[in-house]
Amino acid sequence: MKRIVRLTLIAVLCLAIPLALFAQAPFKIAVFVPGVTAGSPLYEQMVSGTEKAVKEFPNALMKVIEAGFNQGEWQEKMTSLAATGEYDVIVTSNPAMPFITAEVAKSFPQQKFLHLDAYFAPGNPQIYSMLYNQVEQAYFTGYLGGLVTKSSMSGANKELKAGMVVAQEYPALTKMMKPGYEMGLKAVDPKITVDYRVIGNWYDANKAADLANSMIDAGVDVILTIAGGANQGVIKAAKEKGKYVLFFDSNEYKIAPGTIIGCAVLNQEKAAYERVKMAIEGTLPWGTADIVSAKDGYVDFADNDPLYINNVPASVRQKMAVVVKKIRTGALVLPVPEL
Ligand code: RBF
Repeated sequence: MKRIVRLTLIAVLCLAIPLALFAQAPFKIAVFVPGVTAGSPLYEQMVSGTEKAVKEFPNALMKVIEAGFNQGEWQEKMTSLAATGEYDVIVTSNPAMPFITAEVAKSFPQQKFLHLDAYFAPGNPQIYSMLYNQVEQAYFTGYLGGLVTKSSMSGANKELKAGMVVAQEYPALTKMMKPGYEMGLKAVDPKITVDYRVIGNWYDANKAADLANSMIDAGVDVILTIAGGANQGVIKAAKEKGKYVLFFDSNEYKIAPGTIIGCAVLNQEKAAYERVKMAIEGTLPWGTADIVSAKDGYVDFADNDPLYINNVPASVRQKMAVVVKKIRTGALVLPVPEL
């Protein structure tokens, strides 16, 4: 008799638990990509990290909305998305987005916005933001760039000139990335100069290649590129002329082994996974802002990839390892400025 009761109980639970899960109202997430996903390292990571979190919850659903490169249309597109009232959370990424969502939030007080790669001052219960220490990220590339331009690597010349190609100027770039890169270069040798060029958009690989070629012709042998889809132009130019590229945000040595000789990464996939999971579980601290650094595991230099180890001389890697360790452990502090 006891056995029958126990079996019945198990049978009821087996039915009830999945039913209860499916009966839960769906938790809907919209991922708003301000640009296009393909070719933009941080957007790719935002989408994959969100997907990973959503897969863990049977009641969670996600939709990706690409807003395209016309930045003038983003606010209208974000407004339309919030106006549907369909999504529990809108996830987005890039430092300009809080300016847009803070406005949209006023008209839709139920809508929550989860920002990656952005800072929004704490206090608005509709908004969470997470900013990376990109001074550290850029310092990694600057230090390696300095070692490379001074090295006897086949593509390095006698001139102490490093390059930086960017898509567009914005506070995170001019206050964190550019100074971080310059600090890293100057820490190797204060005589190193930076040839800095702005493309004007995130997609024009031909213009990026033209800029890179003219820099290389002027004596630059290593270039940091922060330009989304336009990065491809810088890589192409450097590859054709036997020069070097420093890559930002994702580990992408495989795109051009031996040309891309350093990747300073952000673990945005992990950030998206963790934060979206918390949002679904109801534990994300809305109204707060996190600032994370290498010590927290979100900013790093990809030094354990065979394509780094095999293409960069040991003498360079050894010097780089000292600085990487200092930043990872927090022994070298590179503060985030006010943006
Ligand atoms: N990064 C990309 O990879 N692709 C983009 O289309 C892109 N668009 C951006 C638009 C704006 C207005 C801003 C402020 C940043 C954009 N970013 C883009 C840059 C990205 O957020 C980040 O700053 C860089 O990738 C460096 O980590």
